[in-house]
Amino acid sequence: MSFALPPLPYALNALEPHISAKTLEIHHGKHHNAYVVNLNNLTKDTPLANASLEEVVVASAKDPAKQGIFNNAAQVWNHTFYWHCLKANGGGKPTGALAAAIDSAFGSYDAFAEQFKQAAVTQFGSGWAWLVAENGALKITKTGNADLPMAHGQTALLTVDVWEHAYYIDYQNRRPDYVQTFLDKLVNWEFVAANFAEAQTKKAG
Ligand code: MN3
Repeated sequence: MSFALPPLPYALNALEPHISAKTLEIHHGKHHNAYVVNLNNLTKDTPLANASLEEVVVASAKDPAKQGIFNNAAQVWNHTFYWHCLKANGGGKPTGALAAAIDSAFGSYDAFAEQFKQAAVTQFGSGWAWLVAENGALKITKTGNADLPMAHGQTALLTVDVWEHAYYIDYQNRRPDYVQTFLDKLVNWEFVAANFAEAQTKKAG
């Protein structure tokens, strides 16, 4: 058994003009793939080689001796999750139960968007901004480098990658423009709603 690079859920040019095929080619084919290759090398011939990706993330999260394994496993998970957070003709406001939950937690979609953008823009250096569910409540968080909600008892609902490799070809240093475009044109709210519904089920169960 080894960990595999999942294919992108759309064509390389599907997110143009907002995220270029060149960015996706390098981000998925080089960066995401490198995390998979590193993870396989680091877990080869260890008990973790046959664990699920989530099991590897959780097992390595609190173990300083497994920092390298955690970094690569979490980055494999984060990127696979991030690809599904994006779609062509996405973005704008969510609908249904998720929209109601966002209104309830943040006051309005606009207030949510402002806080999410603030988290993404103020993450110093490499990392991620998230919408998460924690004990049934929606929250906006940010994490550095490979860190992720799973390591903090939270369920990820939505993320944006704010490592420079995610936006530098298309936006150079303009991270706020990338995040605004992510919110306005790219968010796959159906995926987020499915994650939200699953988190509600888990909470109820
Ligand atoms: Mn990335």
